[in-house]
Amino acid sequence: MKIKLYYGSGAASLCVHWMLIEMGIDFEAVKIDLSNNEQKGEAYLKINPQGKVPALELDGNVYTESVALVMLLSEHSERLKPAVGTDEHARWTELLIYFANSLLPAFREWFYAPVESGGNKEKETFLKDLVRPRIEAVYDRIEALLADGRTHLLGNQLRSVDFVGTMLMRWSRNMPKPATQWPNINKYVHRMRSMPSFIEVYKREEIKVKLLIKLKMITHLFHFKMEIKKYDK
Ligand SMILES: N[C@@H](CCC(=O)N[C@@H](CS)C(=O)NCC(=O)O)C(=O)O
Repeated sequence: MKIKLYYGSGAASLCVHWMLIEMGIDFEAVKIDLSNNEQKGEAYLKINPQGKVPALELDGNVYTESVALVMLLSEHSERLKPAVGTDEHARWTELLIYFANSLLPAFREWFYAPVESGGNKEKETFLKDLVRPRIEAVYDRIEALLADGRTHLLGNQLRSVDFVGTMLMRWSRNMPKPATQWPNINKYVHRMRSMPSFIEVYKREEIKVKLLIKLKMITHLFHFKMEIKKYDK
């Protein structure tokens, strides 16, 4: 199967890109520069007339909608998708549809509030105040789901819904109350972010790691070198 992913750095395409890397299959990734509005350019509109990322080309056919693409790719992974007919499969479908119906549109409203309000700060605040409780209500539900100590959203095994969930937690990082302020979500997100495929997708999408994390890494490295020196003596 010939696979081509059109993605924007850190955009809704991240969960698909990450999943493709985790699956370890061959695919081509084409970056669409959202900061330059390339998604609305003539060339990309021929691929996806909606002018949005992600778009996934499978053997010449183009499909869109991040959650649908994750579901589609899941058909090719026994590891990342629960067996059909099981309770876990029903929960997997339920959670993916829930994310698609709740957080995805809510975040769009949050991020596009400055544009929708036409530069009117009061209107922007009004729009954001409307949508913020809807986003936080989803985190309450996910926090409760993780309260039984499970390592992943559906239990103790990584499933494709985890790529969508983690991506949607990440989008709240600059909100007044980021998802990581929910204790169970915080542990979960750290677990997901330590995956080699996550580190790889960040590298490929050239997403800048926060200065704090960089500083932590430098400090660790420094201590590590000190340890080696001590050991050498
Ligand atoms: N429901 C779609 C949303 C896609 C979407 O809104 N993508 C954003 C990036 S996160 C985009 O391409 N925005 C560019 C634009 O609207 O011009 C999905 O989940 O794939």
